[in-house]
Amino acid sequence: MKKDTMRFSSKLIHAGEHKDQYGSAIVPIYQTSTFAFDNAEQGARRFAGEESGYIYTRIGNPTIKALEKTVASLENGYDGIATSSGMGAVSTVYMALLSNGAHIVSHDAIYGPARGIIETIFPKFGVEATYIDASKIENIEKSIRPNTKMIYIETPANPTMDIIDIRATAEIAHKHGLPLVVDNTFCSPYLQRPLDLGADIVLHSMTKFINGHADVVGGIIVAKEKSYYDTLRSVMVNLGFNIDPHQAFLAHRGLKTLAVRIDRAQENAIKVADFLEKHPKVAWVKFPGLKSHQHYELGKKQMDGPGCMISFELKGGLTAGKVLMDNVEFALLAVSLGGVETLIQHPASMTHSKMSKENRFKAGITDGLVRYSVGIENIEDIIEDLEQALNKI
Ligand code: LCS
Repeated sequence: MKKDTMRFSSKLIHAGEHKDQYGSAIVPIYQTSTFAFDNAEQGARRFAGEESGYIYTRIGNPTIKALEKTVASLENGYDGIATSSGMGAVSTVYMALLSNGAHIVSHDAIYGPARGIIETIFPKFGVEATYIDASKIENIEKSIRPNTKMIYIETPANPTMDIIDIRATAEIAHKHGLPLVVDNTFCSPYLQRPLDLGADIVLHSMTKFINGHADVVGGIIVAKEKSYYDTLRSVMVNLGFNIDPHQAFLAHRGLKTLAVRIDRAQENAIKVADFLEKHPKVAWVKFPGLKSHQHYELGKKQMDGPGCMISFELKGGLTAGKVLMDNVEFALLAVSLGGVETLIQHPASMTHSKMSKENRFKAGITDGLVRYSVGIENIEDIIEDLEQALNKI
């Protein structure tokens, strides 16, 4: 079968595969920093880009390339650029698209450090930012200035679960000649493919669903067009944001089970969200699969499923939330998400603690918001664990 006609689950197993001389079923770990040339002419040709082939692992490596090609195929993009972490991917995109005096428009609730570096590091390069509620589409166009260089969104957003209309945002971006960058970490390409909806660049923290086993830190960027790809790759290579071959191998291995992992975790998440919404001690639940989610219809339109991430607040606010977090015995009290294990964390004091209280509140990240990443364990165990912890409040 031709690889470009394969369906998603088959691509997870077969896209981007590398053929070696031994017929290895799995891409080997090319644990090497450098690659020997046959002769000086060949070395010169490779550096000049006149001959394909590997040079040095920061620039490229067969294990890393297999992972990049697989994710690019899943996202229907031109090619991928794997990075040392999700923040490595975010930083590569910022460094590639922002210049002195540039302005970025973004959603107010995104992963804390993705906003934090724009507000603390990039001002020294003269970069300005406007953070708005991008789920209200009219806010985006109003925020564009003559010096705006990109629109950057996460959907669903971490941790508010706001859903932003990718197609409508892309139309606005393109009307103004701007690229749209989408962080697709919360969905993975299994549930959402932003490039198909008009985005120009998609990125992931591979630490989450793509690897899925809480044993890798990595990131990846996929560009729709070669021109963005070339610019992004050059920034990644020269700033040294590369992933290492062993991490790439693990992420590639984890990726193979993405569909089955998400199917199971999502099935669990639907039941957990329903349980929480009906529980008398719960004030509100944000989960794209609940009809009460303010962007439920949009989520159904642009996502292939509601995902595995739930945010909620207890009626007793932060005090009650702390009792819950300290009493779950099964869910790990830990940051990160998208792994096979269920995790619970408190954004205001953990992942988003570096945001000012004012910005957090404006973005809807209340003090009592608890974030829950549903794993693939037995659903009865997950719910019994929540129930016994809620009973302690
Ligand atoms: N983008 C999103 C949406 C994220 O959730 C994260 C990390 C990143 C980018 C950065 O990826 P990293 O460098 O960690 O691979 N989110 C985390 C979270 O919510 N808890 O711990 C990390």
